[in-house]
Amino acid sequence: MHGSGHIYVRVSCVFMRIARVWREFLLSPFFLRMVQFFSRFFLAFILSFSSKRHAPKGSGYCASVRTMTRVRGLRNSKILIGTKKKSKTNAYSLETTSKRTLERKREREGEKRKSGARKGEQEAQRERAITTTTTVFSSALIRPRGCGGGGGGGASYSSKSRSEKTTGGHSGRRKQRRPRAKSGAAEERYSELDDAKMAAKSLSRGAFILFEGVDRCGKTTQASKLVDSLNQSGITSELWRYPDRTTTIGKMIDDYLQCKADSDDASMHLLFAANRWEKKKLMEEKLKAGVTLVVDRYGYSGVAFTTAKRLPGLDQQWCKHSETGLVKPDCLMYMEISEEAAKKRGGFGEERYETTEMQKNVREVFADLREDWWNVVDADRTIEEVEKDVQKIAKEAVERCKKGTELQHFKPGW
Ligand code: NYM
Ligand code: MG
Repeated sequence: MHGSGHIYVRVSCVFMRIARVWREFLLSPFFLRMVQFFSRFFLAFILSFSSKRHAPKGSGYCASVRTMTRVRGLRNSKILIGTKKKSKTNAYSLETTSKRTLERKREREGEKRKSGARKGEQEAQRERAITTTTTVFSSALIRPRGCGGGGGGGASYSSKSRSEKTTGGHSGRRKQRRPRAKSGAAEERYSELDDAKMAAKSLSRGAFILFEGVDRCGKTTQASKLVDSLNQSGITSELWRYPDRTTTIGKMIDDYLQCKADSDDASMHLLFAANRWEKKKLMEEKLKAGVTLVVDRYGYSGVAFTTAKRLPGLDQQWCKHSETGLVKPDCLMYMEISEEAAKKRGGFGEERYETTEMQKNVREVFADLREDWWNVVDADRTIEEVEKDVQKIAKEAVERCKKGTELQHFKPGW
């Protein structure tokens, strides 16, 4: 009995000690703060689920609900409980002391305001565009002439001269700007037709007219006659010849043709091509600037003369390769002359390739190269007869390019 009584005493002593520690813990300020914290947190948590509709905008209630809703999502948001405020509507407000949270909130609100303003601007722009289009289409599609001062630029914006009148002549800056559409002011309107015309105008350029054929076919005569007549009729044009013997490469070619120097056939072919490549940029610039180029021989001669040598490896495909990427002519006039007519025009000169055998082969290769879009001109006739045809074909090409077409280039394999 004595033993069991001793055990009871010891157990009760342990319990007493535990109860004392527990009491101390419950009465400790730490525990009280914990209780305070969790009860407020719990209250706010419940409030965050309740409808916001019942609280007026801007009230502490809404703020606290929003804060708590965010708190649920924010792991490191620090909340200090103890500031229980009563708002006008008796709603509870919880204040977060987390500066970062407040800053983020302000940032987000600022961004919202900014994007709202941007949206407003875009909306206004869209509305302006719609108004412009509607007014343009409801009014005459073609701007009334006469108000812009007339002149040669009928298809272009006549607003230039108008703006000069109104602004006192800042034409340099004004030129790049598109005229602003103002409903009610017919002079200030522009139409889509004008846009289309402007786009076409930007592609407007000079024509690349090419003459090809065997030696003594009369292409040099016709090319220079054509340039003269085009220039006389106000079409700026230049006569180009290949090979261009004035360049360094051209001088090497000249030596070769005049049999002053000998060289490998493949490298000569590439030199002829290089002579074209070295002028490609200038050619594009001239054409884009509206200059019509009348060219005496080009890549077709390059392919025809090298292939005509009938050398292994130097076939048509190989010869075409070095021309790929060069500007393609807009109009090709192949001067077709019979062997008899060519013979009547006098013997060949001293230059390389000027042999009956070579010319026969060249003629065959040209026949092989011929495409549907080529203009085959009967060169057996008199100069005047040929000239008539040549001018008609050339003027059509000039008109086509003036209206606006993109520059073409030789594609791989052509
Ligand atoms: N020739 C011309 C070529 O062999 N390859 C070329 O690429 C070119 C453009 O030059 N007989 C040849 C053909 C002619 C020679 O031409 C000189 P022209 O048009 O006779 O001056
Ligand atoms: Mg010649």
